[in-house]
Amino acid sequence: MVFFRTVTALSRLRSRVGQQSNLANSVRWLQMQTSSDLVLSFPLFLLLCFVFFLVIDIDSIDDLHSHLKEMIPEQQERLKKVKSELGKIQLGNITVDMVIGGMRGMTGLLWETSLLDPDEGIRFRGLSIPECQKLLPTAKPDGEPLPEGLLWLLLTGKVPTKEQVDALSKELRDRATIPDYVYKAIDALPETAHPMTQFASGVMALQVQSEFQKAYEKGIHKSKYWEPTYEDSLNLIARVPAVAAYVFRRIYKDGQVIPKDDSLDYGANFSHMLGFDDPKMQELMRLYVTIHSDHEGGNVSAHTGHLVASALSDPYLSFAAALNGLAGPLHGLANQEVLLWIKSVVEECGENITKEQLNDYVWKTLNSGKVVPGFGHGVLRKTDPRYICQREFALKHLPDDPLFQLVSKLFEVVPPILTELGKVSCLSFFFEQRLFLLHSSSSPPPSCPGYFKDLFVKNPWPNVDAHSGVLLNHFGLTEARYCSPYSILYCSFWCIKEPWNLLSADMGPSSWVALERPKSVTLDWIEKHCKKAA
Ligand code: CMX
Repeated sequence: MVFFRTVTALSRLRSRVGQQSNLANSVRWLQMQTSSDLVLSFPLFLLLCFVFFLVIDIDSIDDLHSHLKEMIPEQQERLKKVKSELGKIQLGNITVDMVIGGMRGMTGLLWETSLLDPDEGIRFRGLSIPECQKLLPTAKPDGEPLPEGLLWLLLTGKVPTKEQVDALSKELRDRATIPDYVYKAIDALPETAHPMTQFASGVMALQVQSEFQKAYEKGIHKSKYWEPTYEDSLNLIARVPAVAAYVFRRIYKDGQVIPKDDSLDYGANFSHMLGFDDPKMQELMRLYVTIHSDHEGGNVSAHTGHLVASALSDPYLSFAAALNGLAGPLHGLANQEVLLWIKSVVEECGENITKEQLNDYVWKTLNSGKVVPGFGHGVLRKTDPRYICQREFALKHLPDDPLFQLVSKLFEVVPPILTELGKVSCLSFFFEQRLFLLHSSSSPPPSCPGYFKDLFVKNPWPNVDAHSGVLLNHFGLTEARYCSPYSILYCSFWCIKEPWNLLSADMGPSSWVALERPKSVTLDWIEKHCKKAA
């Protein structure tokens, strides 16, 4: 057994020599030895192999775990240095607006994996989406990035090789076994339960296997927390697509489970388990997973997961909490809302809707006191680059799709309307509304003509959710009733972003993420404080 493991390990080592420069010198000698010399002195070869087996942890050579093992102490030191040298430097002022207004613009979180620029959009470890599309390994030439590559990038800050990504794909497939009780926990819910409820229940059932919980109960030293957290995070990432696919197939496809295909990568396998084997759908899924993986730390779901993890709750618990935040219509569920809204437009006005009709429909939505789903953002102030790359995908693969064309028209119609809202004076608003009534048979505007006067939409441009539903719809994932699977798809990919933050949260004495406990105040306190300050 030892012999076979050693021979396998040696051949793995030899194949990795080219990729791992720091190991190259130490292994070169062994490479030479594994040639004809060793045939001559087989017992010596065996002895060497045995010694090698004993001193080298084979699994820690070029995999994600070994990279993190190297990185984490360095990052701990870096954090300590920042704390001691820069700890007292101010990062901004807190205003009453920020406290009342959902902490917008208040810098209050450390989030290593991505940074969101209001104008440029997201950068994953410094790389924009187009840069990721160019640099990350793909399944085929000029294809979309493999999400496993983004996972590697998020966790290590380095662009992986194709070999590293393929090995990670395999590792995730090997980890993707779902215990039966997870299906049973989901089955205990009525099929009519919202898919997010079913999904979060499945994730909670997965928690039974938490390595962190087991290790904690055994009294693991805090400096070692990151190891079981790593195991939980990778297991969670590996298993979540199968759970999401099960929920989808339970609700829409009579519960017929499609097992994973061990020849497929993460994104393609997810598409396969959902029941879609069109290579273009697999490409879409790779892109979809990649762009939904991380969006800074302050959004509702990311922040929720982070907050829960800061109490040292394991990755399953943190992820399940985040899912519940993501299930809200102003966040992940907007994905579903957009498709439902677009379908309602088509139902009412047909596919060949004119811009004028669309204009009326947008006003009708606003007048009924609803938001236009897929537009606006808490941080972004320009069109979301995640929208743009999906648009490029559509232009390449489905330019004639009627719903895509409708999405394109919305891009022209909605932003001017949202931009104008706050600028409309009472008088012009009044005329605007009369005009609206002349044009439209829809419900009348709200009684207060000043309603929109104070409404300043800070970002009138489309966000990621404005586009995703119609792409999936094109490839046959059309189910869009209230319990649409889109939000599940979105959530499944969310878990990719969390490991770094959880790993770093659990780095031991010099904790990366301290227990969150911001100060809250009452309105009375604010009034008194401001009076004193004036
Ligand atoms: N349609 C109508 N009104 C909108 C709007 C839209 N698309 N976007 C913003 N507004 C309104 C807000 O509701 C707010 O009104 P009130 O003052 O009455 O509360 C006002 O404009 C100012 O909002 P803001 O500062 O520009 O934006 P917020 O940071 O408060 O909200 C967001 C951001 C995303 C919740 C909001 O733009 C929205 O509701 N968009 C539609 C839903 C959506 O697409 N969500 C997905 C976002 C992506 C994600 O996080 O997943």
